[in-house]
Amino acid sequence: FNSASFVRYLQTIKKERENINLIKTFKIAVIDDSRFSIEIIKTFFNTHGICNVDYYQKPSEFLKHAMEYNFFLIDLVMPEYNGDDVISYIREKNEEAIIILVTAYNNENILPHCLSVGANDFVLKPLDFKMFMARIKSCVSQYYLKKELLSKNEKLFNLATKDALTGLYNRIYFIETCQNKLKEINRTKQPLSFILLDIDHFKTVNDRYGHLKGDFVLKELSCVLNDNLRAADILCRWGGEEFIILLINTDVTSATNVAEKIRAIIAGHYFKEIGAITASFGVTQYRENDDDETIFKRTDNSLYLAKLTGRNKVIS
Ligand code: GH3
Ligand code: MG
Ligand code: MG
Ligand code: MG
Repeated sequence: FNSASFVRYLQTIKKERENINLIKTFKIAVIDDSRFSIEIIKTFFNTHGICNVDYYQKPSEFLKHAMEYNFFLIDLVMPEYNGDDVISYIREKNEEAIIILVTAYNNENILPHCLSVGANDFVLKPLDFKMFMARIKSCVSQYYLKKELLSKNEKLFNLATKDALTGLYNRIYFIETCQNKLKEINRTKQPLSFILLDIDHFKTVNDRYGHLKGDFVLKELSCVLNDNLRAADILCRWGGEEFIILLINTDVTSATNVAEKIRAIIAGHYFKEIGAITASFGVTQYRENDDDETIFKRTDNSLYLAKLTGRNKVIS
């Protein structure tokens, strides 16, 4: 070794240890009817110090415990069940699991079939340990890559669609959802209603208690609204101290009742360190040929009327 190649050598060892540690994070099940194959696979894992593995010679016995694992090595030809049945069974219940087919049966139809029913990869018997390890590592790294991508995707989705202060959906998401719903109800002809609400004299709350307390009121109000809506209703922070609700399969009469109920709940709620606040409401139902802007305009007009005629009320 010179020093550079020694460093490279150490890095390889470190990387190898990291890879093995990643494999150790799984619960691995080996299903193979041949005692001999199981012994070979056992030797393979033992030489790498990987002990998080259970071995099943009977598929029926394995199926009782299938959901305890997230990594599967499955023999193709077994007496009670075939490997491809076991693969589909697992894949149906676990989208993320790693499934590797281990088979001596190198058939041009069956391998593509196993991949299509959910195997991530296959290895051929007799096992070449180096190749076996390479396939396992590649599946493990893809597993973690996918997990990371999904979690980043979720974060991006939340950033793009949610309001940072309240965690409610933002205006962009709401408009998009609304446009989709409008297309849908042209087919289903179900009624669709909207409630727009605006806190009364919120400026006074900020002036009297400070902007930070004002923020707390907005958060608390979001919880009150969430707690009092159906799961299918879509609640959004429309802007500043305005919130909008899309009510699926609801006509204007029911939506007005909902708004009235929420109005009373808000007026009767004690907001921490602030006390009571009220809000005004505009309600409207979708009419044929409405586009989203027409609906928002009409809801806003009703809200404006509620403000004009005394606040803490619902106008539809
Ligand atoms: P009205 O009854 O006519 O609705 O009176 P208002 O004072 O609520 O209405 P106005 O539109 O005059 O003022 C809205 C206030 O909401 C002013 C603004 O400071 C406050 N506001 C908007 N967004 C936020 C926010 O994110 N946090 C806090 N603390 N205040 C906000
Ligand atoms: Mg077999
Ligand atoms: Mg306002
Ligand atoms: Mg207001």
